[in-house]
This record gives sequence, structure tokens and C-alpha cells, in this order.
Amino acid sequence: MENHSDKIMQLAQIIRDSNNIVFFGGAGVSTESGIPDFRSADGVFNTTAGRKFSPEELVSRPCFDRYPEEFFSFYREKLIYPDAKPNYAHKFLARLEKEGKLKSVITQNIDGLHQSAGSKEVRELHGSVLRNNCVKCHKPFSLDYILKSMSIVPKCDSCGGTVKPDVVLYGEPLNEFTISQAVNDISNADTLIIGGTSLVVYPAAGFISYFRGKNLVLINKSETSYDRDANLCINQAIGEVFKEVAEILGWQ
Ligand code: CNA
Repeated sequence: MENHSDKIMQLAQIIRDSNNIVFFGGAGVSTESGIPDFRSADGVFNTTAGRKFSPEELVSRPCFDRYPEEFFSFYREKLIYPDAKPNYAHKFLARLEKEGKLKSVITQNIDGLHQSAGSKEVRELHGSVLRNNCVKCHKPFSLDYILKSMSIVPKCDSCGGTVKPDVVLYGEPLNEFTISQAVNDISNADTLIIGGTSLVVYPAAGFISYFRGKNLVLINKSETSYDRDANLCINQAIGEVFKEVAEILGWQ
């Protein structure tokens, strides 16, 4: 069995040899920035006892439509982290793109931290808390507008409609253009690095089946059902892994 430093060396070599890397990630990429994921022991889904609805129900479109107060109370408490900063994983991926090695980041995250770290090609499969629109007149609003709104349910200052975060809720379809970009990027990649995702949320997780390249790398704290399909699987915090790889690559 390979030991940890062999795996880190192997990942560094894969990165040296690749010119069309795609990264596919999830909530685990942002836990080192202080944003809890959904499914870890201390994740959002395990710390919401006492509410009338389950977390899956709360982040669903029917809940947004029928029980907006419950939706926004959960959303404000558990899904918005305006003070979070990019961590080493975000920064490493931005550097990989700058070096011309990485084609894009495909993320299930809604926190905008890849862009804050400097990544340009980011496919946000589940949208972003930074964008918000009135459901009636479609006027756009900033996250700040939501945070400063006097009522729990934010209302449009032009027409009074509810302002909805541009976040894909359970029961809503993904944006078709973003899907086609993601599928196209994955289909053409020579290396796919998957990190910080339990790979249980569909259709997003299904996109990785389009990968036809050489190296499938998985970096996740806990095991996933895809571990056996990977050429290289590292069960460790992704920021730490990338820090060790950066040292081998001679990056500051
Ligand atoms: P998930 O199902 O909560 O899985 C997260 C995975 O990451 C788990 O398997 C953890 O073991 C693993 N993990 C946690 N921390 C680390 C770390 N530092 N390094 C490596 N692995 C780690 O989350 P998914 O992304 O798979 O599920 C998709 C949902 C979660 C999407 O709809 C997201 O919108 C949603 N989400 C997003 C955020 C965010 O934007 N930061 C936060 C919480 C949930």
C-alpha cells in the first residue's frame, strides 16, 4: 500500500504532466474557510435539530414558495458566510489556472470563494449567494441587500416581490448553459481532480462520468462510493494536501 508522501509525490507528478486539468468540488473545499459542509458530523444537516422541517426540505423550492420565513431563517443562519475568506485550496486552484494547467473549476458551492481567490473559469452548478433577483420583476440585488433587509423575507424595493437567491434549490433544475460547459470541460480534460464532495447530490455528481482522460484523482476527508474508480485517492483535508503538493512543485 502506498504511503501518504508517495501519494503527494504522485499528485505533484500528475500535475506536472497535465495541461488540461479540471477540478470538480463541493462543500469540503470551503470547510477550511470556516463554512460547514452539509454531510460531515459537524455539518449543517447534523446540527439542525428542533426545526419543523428537515434541512433538505428547508433548502427546497416548495419551502421557498410556501414557507418563505422558514426558508430565509435557515438560509440566513446556515448558508450565508459574508466574512469567509478563500483558503489554501481555493488559492492553489487559482494558481493552477494562472499557470495554464487548469481549464476550469466546476463547483457545487454557492459561496463565491473560488472567484475571490482569483479563479476566472468557474462553473457554479448550484448558483451563488452573491446574486439575487426579484421573483416578479427580476431586478438584481447584492448579498448586502439581503443581509441588510429589515424583514426576514427580503422584498424588492421596486415592486415588493420576494428577492430570491440565485441558488439552485432541491426541486429546481440546474442552469443548462452551466451544465453544458461543465460536461464539455470534463469530457476534454486529461486530469480530473475531485475534492471535498460526498458525491451524493445529483445531477451534479453524475457529470464526472463524462471523464475520458488519464488521471482521476479524489481528495476527500471521508470515503466516497467513487474511491475505487480513482487512480489516486487521498483521504485528507484538501487545503493540507495542496500545500504539500505546492511545496514539491516549488511554489511559494
Ligand atoms: P457534502 O455532501 O456536505 O460533502 C462534503 C464532503 O467534503 C464530505 O464527504 C466531507 O468528508 C468532505 N470534506 C469536508 N471537509 C473537507 C476538507 N477540508 N478536505 C477534503 N474533504 C473535506 O457537500 P457536497 O458539496 O458534496 O454536496 C453538495 C451540496 C452542498 C451543494 O448543493 C452545495 O451547494 C452545498 N453546500 C455548499 C456550501 C458552500 O458553498 N461552501 C456549504 C455547504 C453546503
